[in-house]
Amino acid sequence: MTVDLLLTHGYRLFEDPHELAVMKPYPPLGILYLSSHLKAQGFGVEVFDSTFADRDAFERRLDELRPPVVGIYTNLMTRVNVLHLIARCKARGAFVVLGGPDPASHADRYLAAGADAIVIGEGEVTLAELLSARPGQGPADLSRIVGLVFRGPDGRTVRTLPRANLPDLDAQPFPDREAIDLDRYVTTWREHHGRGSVSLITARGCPYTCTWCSHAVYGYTHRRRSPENVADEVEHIIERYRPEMLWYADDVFTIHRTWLTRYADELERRGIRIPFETISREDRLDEEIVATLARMGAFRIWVGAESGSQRVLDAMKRRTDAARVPEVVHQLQRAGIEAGMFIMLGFDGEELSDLEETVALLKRADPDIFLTTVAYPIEGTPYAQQVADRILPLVPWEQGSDRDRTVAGRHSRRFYRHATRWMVNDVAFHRERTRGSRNLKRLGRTWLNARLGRAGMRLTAREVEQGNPAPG
Ligand code: B12
Ligand code: SF4
Repeated sequence: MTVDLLLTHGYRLFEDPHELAVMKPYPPLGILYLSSHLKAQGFGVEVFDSTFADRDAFERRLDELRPPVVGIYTNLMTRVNVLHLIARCKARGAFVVLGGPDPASHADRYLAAGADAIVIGEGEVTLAELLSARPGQGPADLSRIVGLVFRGPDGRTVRTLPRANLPDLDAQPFPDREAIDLDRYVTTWREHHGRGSVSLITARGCPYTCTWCSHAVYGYTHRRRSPENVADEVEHIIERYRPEMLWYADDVFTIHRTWLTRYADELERRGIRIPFETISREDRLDEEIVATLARMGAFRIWVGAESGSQRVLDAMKRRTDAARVPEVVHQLQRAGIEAGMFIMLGFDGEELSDLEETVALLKRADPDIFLTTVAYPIEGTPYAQQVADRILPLVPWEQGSDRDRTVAGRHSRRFYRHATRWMVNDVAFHRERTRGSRNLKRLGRTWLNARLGRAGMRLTAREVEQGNPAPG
């Protein structure tokens, strides 16, 4: 079959020290959805999965296939690699189209770097129309295709009208996992964590308004698949890949109470109960939902708690109640489900007292695990707009990502390193003590690290991010 399109994503696990320590890889589902949709329409599609590949493997595949069009999924983490791939593809005369959240918010930059077109929003129908226009095989009229950004003949950026979302997600084929070596992911999980895992999504888009979160692809819309359709996919995954667990990669898995109950019933009816992990929010968890999650086999639920300070949560437009988080965490733990918490430090306007409230919240909630991030302004988000005149790029745009940006006037990165050290160790020390631990080494280490972190915070309290807020 002739290849009309080569899809790839540019993420390489072996170059990501963080992921090498964690070893919990998943493939990007977006391009697998595109592949199955386009194949069903009769297009010749290949997927080059870069996750386990070395630097030169993509070029070798490019030379073998010589595709007229290359489509690249791009998020903020993969920007540098994708820029490199664009150049390689252009050197071979391919038409390069980008999709995913990062190019949607940095369209001009990616076009200047050589991309021919950027798809905004869902890619299925837009890509099908683009391929039908046969770019890469002569001049194509892109102006009739909605959901695109490209350079017109005069060199100016053209943005066509927005593309409507797919009306019925059940009508979409399942992601084309056969196009990649999914078994390698499952085996990697099994080798490092004792059980193999496969990811899937039950919905697209999140209607919540957390100001630091990117809505570049789905806006504030939300669409769900039917419980039966998702259960069919789960049945297929279990039969084909035999994983020991699933990861529902939804934004907020428990967002719809009735749907969740119907889905749990459907799984039960089919005799499926497989351990899984997923993400939720305080306001989308209660005794009944937790019982449903436990019935389905949940072993860990992540709660996006973010801050212990209601003032900060309100500033984030998070629409959650900090005071209720411990209750929710304890409900999960009573149901035999591990509770994880996400915490964000350094949001605009956060004071020392807010950080103290977060530490106090963590002590009260006592989750099984928590992960911290220092806020960074993702382009296109309300948070990035709010601090736009204070954004400091730490590296030139093409050498990093939106994570390599900080905000002038807020505490220094050193301060947040100390604050994180204090937070993690103070909470760990509290945990050991309240559990009556006699592990003196651990007690001593966490106590000392908490003190050192706090001392570091005092020493760096007056250090603020400084620099020229000009775009990188
Ligand atoms: C699952 C997930 C993860 C997982 C797994 C990633 C993976 N390999 O799948 C994990 C936990 C590892 C993860 C980590 C991170 N993530 Co993440 N993640 C997600 C999440 C929740 C779902 C992704 C997904 O499967 N979506 C479903 C598919 C169907 O949608 P899609 O990918 O957008 O694809 C559609 C369109 O974008 C388009 N499209 C996609 N590719 C292409 C390609 C072409 C050529 C075209 C034309 C169109 C097109 O068509 C697709 C189908 O309609 C998204 C949020 C979201 N809802 O999308 C965040 C999201 C992608 N993650 C995000 C971030 C910030 C991160 C981290 C940087 C977080 C961190 N602090 O470490 C890391 C980076 C990791 C990395 N290595 O890249 C941001 C990215 C923002 C940005 N501007 O780039 C998002 C959007 C969350 C958010 N709302 O802010 N993530
Ligand atoms: S952080 Fe989570 S709940 Fe908030 S808008 Fe983003 S996906 Fe939705």
